[in-house]
Amino acid sequence: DVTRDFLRALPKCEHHMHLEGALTPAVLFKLAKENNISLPSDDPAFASEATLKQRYEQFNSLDDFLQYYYIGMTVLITASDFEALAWDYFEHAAADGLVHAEVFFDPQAHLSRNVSYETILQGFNAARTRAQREFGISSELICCFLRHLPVPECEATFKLEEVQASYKRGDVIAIGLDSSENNFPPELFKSIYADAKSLGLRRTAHAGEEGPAKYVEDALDLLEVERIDHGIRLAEDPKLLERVAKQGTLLTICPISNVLLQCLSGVAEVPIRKFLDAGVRFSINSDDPAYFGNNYILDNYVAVQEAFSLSRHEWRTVCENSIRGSWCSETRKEEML
Ligand code: ES4
Ligand code: ZN
Repeated sequence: DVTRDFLRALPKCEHHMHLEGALTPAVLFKLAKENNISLPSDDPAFASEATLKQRYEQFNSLDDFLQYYYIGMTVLITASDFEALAWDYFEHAAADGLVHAEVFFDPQAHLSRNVSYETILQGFNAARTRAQREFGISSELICCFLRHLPVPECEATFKLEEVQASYKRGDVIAIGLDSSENNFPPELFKSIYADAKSLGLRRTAHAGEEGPAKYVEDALDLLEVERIDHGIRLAEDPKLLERVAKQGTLLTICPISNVLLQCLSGVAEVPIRKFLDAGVRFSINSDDPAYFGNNYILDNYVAVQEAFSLSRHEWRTVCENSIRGSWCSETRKEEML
């Protein structure tokens, strides 16, 4: 008797969602036209919205997806483009019963195209303010670094004056690490994470999505992250799993993403039961909803329910852990509980 309506009514928090991943094919083509951005003419996937959607159904790896993700975001130019992108997400989130969102963005992918950091933040902040006012959804921004880029470039972005100012203002409360995982180990980013810690920023990193459990361990030990994004391959290392359970580190799980990027063969392969039995805390998230079958947070909750038939009590525990693992004020947590 755990229905979609029951899951919608739960006080849900999202911790793993890339705002650039909310760019639907419809908006992508609309903005390409408005902003005069040419899309690759040698890739038949870009022939139409329909062919692009079909291509999105055939990703065979994280890197295969990332190629489309980075091309897609080249249509984002003005603050109003970024605002529309985030607003599109918040509308879906509100319909799904989301109460709090901590969302990622990838400044390096925009700065490299001469879109300024202020433009990005202006757009996102406008949408966040409106989501708070109209939907009561609170939100925080997590600035992600692209691990496939040269480390000195990541460090330089972290240190940019306007980026540092956004930490100081509290517009950005945390850092993350995303993009291609294999061959880009956590240890490369020790210096950024040490600096972030001394600035009082919260810290998370993608680890154990395609990469090995060792990357989860290294993210904890070398980067001192407080959360792990994905972490599904933790299931392969019982000792590390036990440690994560004991520490109370929150994993931000993205079931539909893992299946569509072929990290796992089905939602039933997400180690949900293993995590619950071991006392590992996790939240359930959408990752890049517009690229992954237009599946937002509630679709991910429903997919987990279809595969695992959790009890109402277990669902309340998942949501309680998500609230407690959030990076909002204690007052806000009490409101959501
Ligand atoms: C991402 Cl699913 C995933 N993994 C790593 N980096 C990403 N950036 C956007 N989505
Ligand atoms: Zn992600």
